Amino acid sequence: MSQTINDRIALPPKDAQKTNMTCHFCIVGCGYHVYKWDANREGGRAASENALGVDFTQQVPPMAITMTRAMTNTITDKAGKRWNIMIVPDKECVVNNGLSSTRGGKMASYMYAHDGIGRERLKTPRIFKGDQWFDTGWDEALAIYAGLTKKILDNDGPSGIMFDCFDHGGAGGGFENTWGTGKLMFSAIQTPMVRIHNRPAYNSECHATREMGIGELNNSYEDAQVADCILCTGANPYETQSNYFLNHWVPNLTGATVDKKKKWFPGESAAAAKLIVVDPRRTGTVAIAEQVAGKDNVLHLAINPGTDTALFNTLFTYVVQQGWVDKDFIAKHTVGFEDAVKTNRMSLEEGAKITGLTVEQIKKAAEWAYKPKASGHRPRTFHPYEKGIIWGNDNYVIQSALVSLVIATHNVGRRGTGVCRLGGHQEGYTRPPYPGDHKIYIDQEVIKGNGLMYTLWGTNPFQTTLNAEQHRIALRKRAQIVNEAMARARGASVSQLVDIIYNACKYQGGLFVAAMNLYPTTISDDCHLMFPAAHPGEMNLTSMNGERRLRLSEKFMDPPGTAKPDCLIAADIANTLKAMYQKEGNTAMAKRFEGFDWKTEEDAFNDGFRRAGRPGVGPIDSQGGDTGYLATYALLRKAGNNGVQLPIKEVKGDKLIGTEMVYADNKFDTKDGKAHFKPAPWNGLPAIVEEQKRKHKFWINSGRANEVWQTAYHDQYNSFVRDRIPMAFIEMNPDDAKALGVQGGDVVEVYNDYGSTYAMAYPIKSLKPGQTFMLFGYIKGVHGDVVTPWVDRNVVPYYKGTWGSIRRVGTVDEYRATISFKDRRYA
Ligand SMILES: Nc1nc2c(c(=O)[nH]1)N[C@H]1C(S)=C(S)[C@@H](COP(=O)(O)OP(=O)(O)OC[C@H]3O[C@@H](n4cnc5c(=O)[nH]c(N)nc54)[C@H](O)[C@@H]3O)O[C@H]1N2
Ligand SMILES: Nc1nc2c(c(=O)[nH]1)N[C@H]1C(S)=C(S)[C@@H](COP(=O)(O)OP(=O)(O)OC[C@H]3O[C@@H](n4cnc5c(=O)[nH]c(N)nc54)[C@H](O)[C@@H]3O)O[C@H]1N2
Ligand code: SF4
Ligand SMILES: [Mo]
Repeated sequence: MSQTINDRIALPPKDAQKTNMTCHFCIVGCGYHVYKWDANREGGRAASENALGVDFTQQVPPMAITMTRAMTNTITDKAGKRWNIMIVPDKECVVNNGLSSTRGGKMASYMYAHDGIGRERLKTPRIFKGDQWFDTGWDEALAIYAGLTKKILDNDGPSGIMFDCFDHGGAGGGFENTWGTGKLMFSAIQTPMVRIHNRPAYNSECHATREMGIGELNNSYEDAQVADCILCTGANPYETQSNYFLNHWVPNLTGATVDKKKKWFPGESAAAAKLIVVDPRRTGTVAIAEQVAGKDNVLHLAINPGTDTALFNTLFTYVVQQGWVDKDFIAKHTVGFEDAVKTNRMSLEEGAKITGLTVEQIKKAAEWAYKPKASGHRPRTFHPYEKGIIWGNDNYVIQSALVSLVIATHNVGRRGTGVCRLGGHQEGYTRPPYPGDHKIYIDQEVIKGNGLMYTLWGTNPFQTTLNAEQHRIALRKRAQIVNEAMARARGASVSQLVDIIYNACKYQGGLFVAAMNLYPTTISDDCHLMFPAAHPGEMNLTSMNGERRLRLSEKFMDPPGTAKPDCLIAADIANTLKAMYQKEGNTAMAKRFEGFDWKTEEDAFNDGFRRAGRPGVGPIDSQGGDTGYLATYALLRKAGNNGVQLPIKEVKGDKLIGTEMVYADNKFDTKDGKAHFKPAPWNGLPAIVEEQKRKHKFWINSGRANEVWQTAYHDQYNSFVRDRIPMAFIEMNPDDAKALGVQGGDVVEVYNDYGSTYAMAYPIKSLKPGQTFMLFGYIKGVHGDVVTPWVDRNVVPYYKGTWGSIRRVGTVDEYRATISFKDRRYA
């Protein structure tokens, strides 16, 4: 009898297979264990009879173990054998200490089972013919993909071949897959026409801070436990980096880590940390912090949207005036202080006027974060930030302003400090150098009709890009030209089909679109060829989290059908091209596609992370030489869920020794080794954004909700999420809703000069009048449709900054009847 049971959870027997898994979703990278055992068996309740070692014969104490039905599943292997799996958080993992989240806790449910949530997974390559998708074999799919690539390379050069590709860790990434795709795009095909999964060019989210000599992941999660103050800007970590917030910030906010502080920093006055949150919107983070720390210890600076630079410049000017800066550090280890003091100068009154805060609020923030403590020590203030400023009003200038404030007060390189991205996905970057000499705005290339072939590799720009409506209209029109040509190609051989596609792209303005993905997703509406990819658990995959902690997630099951790890898909493409060039005796071109003779993802890891090194990451470069060489799958397997924090300093026996705090030696990642101040003039809003603000009444903010992961690629099939959020919600002030005649659950149209989209109204008191917050990137209701095409000098978008009008469309009775419109935060 197999255990398809609904009223209880089957326990893993003592001899169940146990492997390590880092959560594949957010940056935090919580450690989990995977148990796998024959579905016909079950462990017993006594502690000695189950692999968890927990005594279930008695009531288990509260919070002793987190285990839910969503953490279990029954899978079938290629031989038809059924296995139970359980994926539970690891208590010994220093990242999460046994905590899960509403996202990571669903991992087991999302692993492929033919009758499970993941049942729609792609199992074979698919081709779109006429008006239908057909399954096809790898040979034919690769012959078409490589054939077209070759034809474009031979006739038009690499610039006809465009990619939108992930560059992160976790699912749709990892060192194996960023290397595999990078090697294909950059050293084999050699195209510069590449953008990254979350922005329209090949660039960084952190140009300014890197130029200032400070890589964006420079402390440990433990530093948040011992900071005196946390000044968090443009981030909502309770919902987006949940267990970092719950396991490392909250204990400091409640005072639970005071003893640790006394031990680490003897002689310094130690107390519970204060939290300052800079966010125009009252978030779940603010509400929960107030609950656990008391309102007196939380300061929410609800600035006017896009005015962060003005706030940081005002704080900077004020702390310089007060003498709360580290003069010795500035003199010895920095350059450019005087210039920054001049350019960034802003009075308290002016800063208050621009940001919409009071002078008192700004002074209070400065006192909490920078005023020397009773013991005479400068406070240890940690400055985390994320998409509220990365996708804010001029990323480059905001980061210049923030990091200038941080180095003036020496809040980097000391324990309990740091100026860090909170992060999105985990990291897993290793690629050959980008072959272009400037940044290319790929979305505009698509819109302008450039490029002949576009590969969406583990991305979904339809739901996530800026100016998304214009982009989708242009792409669809061009894809349709190819559709029609392919539909007319009756009985064509592969090489005839390649010619037909090529001609439609080259002479009729068409664009051939291919995708590597787990699911068909909304991309399949305008795509011609899909390749099925594997995700963690179905392959071995390494990635590092927000404190640079490198781990190996071990393979424990087969991917569905013939799906493959992305690195091996890249290798298949390269090897197909190599064979094609060899066949026609073009040895020079065949050579470019060499070096992909990988049998497994471990070969890709060894080729990329270990042999080629990991360029572009500050901490490692600053140590000279790439210590990534030291990591092997074998050593990482031994290092388990705690892994090792990069850069690796040495290997002692079979133990990898890493780095907890970067820049502790005051040597920064610049040529002269000093931290560089960067002048950050306050420039107001970009003109085209300002224009929308003038014309339209509402600020249309966007971002995330706890229970939804990204574009909902798994979640859309999970009724737990889909029933609650059938379409993107838009939070708005109840009085605004009333004035529009809108009630909770009504569908509204949000529109401006760039596009229009639909959303489900969600009136909430904590939203200020004139402000809204829309779930980003959802399957129905795409916020990007109303985002302007504006980008900063490095082609970084301002997703968070757009204004629009709102119109009531109508009521969906079902939404009203089945969805709760209670405040998502503690009211
Ligand atoms: N308006 C607005 N727009 C935004 C943002 C915002 O805040 N507001 N945020 C931006 C940010 S930070 C991000 S990260 C982007 C997200 O944009 P994307 O990166 O495009 O979105 P994801 O849902 O992460 O999706 C990637 C796709 O990869 C697929 N996938 C998952 N795992 C794998 C795998 O292992 N292999 C392959 N081949 N495919 C896989 C999924 O099915 C999904 O279709 O959106 C950006 N856009
Ligand atoms: N639950 C969940 N967690 C996730 C993800 C997910 O999809 N779901 N995605 C992951 C990814 S890829 C990313 S990049 C991260 C993003 O993590 P976060 O950056 O924490 O999340 P967001 O909700 O995009 O935006 C954060 C905040 O920016 C604020 N904001 C908007 N405009 C401004 C401004 O002008 N100034 C300031 N100071 N703040 C502003 C918004 O009100 C919002 O509360 O989350 C990761 N974690
Ligand atoms: S906090 Fe992030 S990494 Fe941890 S379980 Fe949740 S989604 Fe996964
Ligand atoms: Mo992201």
